[in-house]
Amino acid sequence: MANLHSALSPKTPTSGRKTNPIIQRPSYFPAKIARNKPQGQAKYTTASPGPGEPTITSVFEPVTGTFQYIVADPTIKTACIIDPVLDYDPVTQALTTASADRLLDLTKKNGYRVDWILETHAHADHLTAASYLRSQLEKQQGHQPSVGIGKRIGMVQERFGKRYGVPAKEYEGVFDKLFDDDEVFEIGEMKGVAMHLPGHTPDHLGYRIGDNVFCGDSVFHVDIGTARCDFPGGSIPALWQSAQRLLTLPDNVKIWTGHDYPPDERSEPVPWVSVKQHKELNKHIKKGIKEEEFVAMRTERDKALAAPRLLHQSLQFNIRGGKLPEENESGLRLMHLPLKVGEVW
Ligand SMILES: N[C@@H](CCC(=O)N[C@@H](CS)C(=O)NCC(=O)O)C(=O)O
Ligand SMILES: [Fe+2]
Repeated sequence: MANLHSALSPKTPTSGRKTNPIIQRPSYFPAKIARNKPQGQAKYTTASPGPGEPTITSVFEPVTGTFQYIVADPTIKTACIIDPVLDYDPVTQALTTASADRLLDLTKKNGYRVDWILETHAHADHLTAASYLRSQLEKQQGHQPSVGIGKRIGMVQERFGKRYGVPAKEYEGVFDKLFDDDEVFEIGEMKGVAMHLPGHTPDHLGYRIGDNVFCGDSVFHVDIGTARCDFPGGSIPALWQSAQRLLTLPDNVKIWTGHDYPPDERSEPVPWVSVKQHKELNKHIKKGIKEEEFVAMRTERDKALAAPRLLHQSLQFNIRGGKLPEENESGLRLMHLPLKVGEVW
């Protein structure tokens, strides 16, 4: 935990990257992807739905290892988009929209009407395209989708708003819908259920739609296990409980993950794993692993992880729901970056 907390602390200097050989090339970073280099277009696959099930298009954004989803009713073609990414280059500060435009193209090509843009949490590793997509979709389909997130986002906004000096007026009211725990909502004729799955962050939600849960950053692929819990408000025991909640779902339910960081032995990112497979194979939560072991394992892992590359920019941007910082008197839109200063200062 020390790493991330020091990266977020205004006082403590940190190198951000440790010299520990385990994390010199962190295993969570896609093995064949170099930092800061866009890797061409996102890949997508569409799963054909069973009866009564949604059509799911998973679109992998390789620079941040994020899975974005388009979930649609195959008959009446209403849809939601989950966790869309805005491209951002921390060297030039350029915000670009190739990944989000790909989602727009897919919705257009399939004739979907997007009613919702759903965030599983305020991401700390990439910028959200929610606000951009809401305005583009309004133009594309003549109707504005609602941006939804968990009801506890207010405390996350306040915490990071204060830390980064984001004026409250830039984050208040930026989300259209704050979901209550277990709230049921409609995506056309489909039902979605907002499941509170805390641990990675306190506000974190999963969305159940048919026999699918879009679990964001709670459980990852079986060879990675689970998400880190060292963000402020994160909790390893809470993540354990959230994982147990997912494992009590029927065996056939598909758990669609928020990220994948394929290790060297695996060439492709994998969007979903069934509940049954998690119970048999997930290295952190499979049958036989006890809570104490999980807590010990997760604690060790979190200590070894460096802060996400886009931590500060992501948090400042995402508590605004993906809206741009307002222009200052010089016409500039600014974000704050804490300096890392050593003892010499
Ligand atoms: N290398 C990534 C790190 C991303 C990261 O920390 N991912 C979080 C989810 S937002 C996580 O849970 N990682 C778990 C792990 O790496 O084991 C970056 O710099 O952005
Ligand atoms: Fe995350």
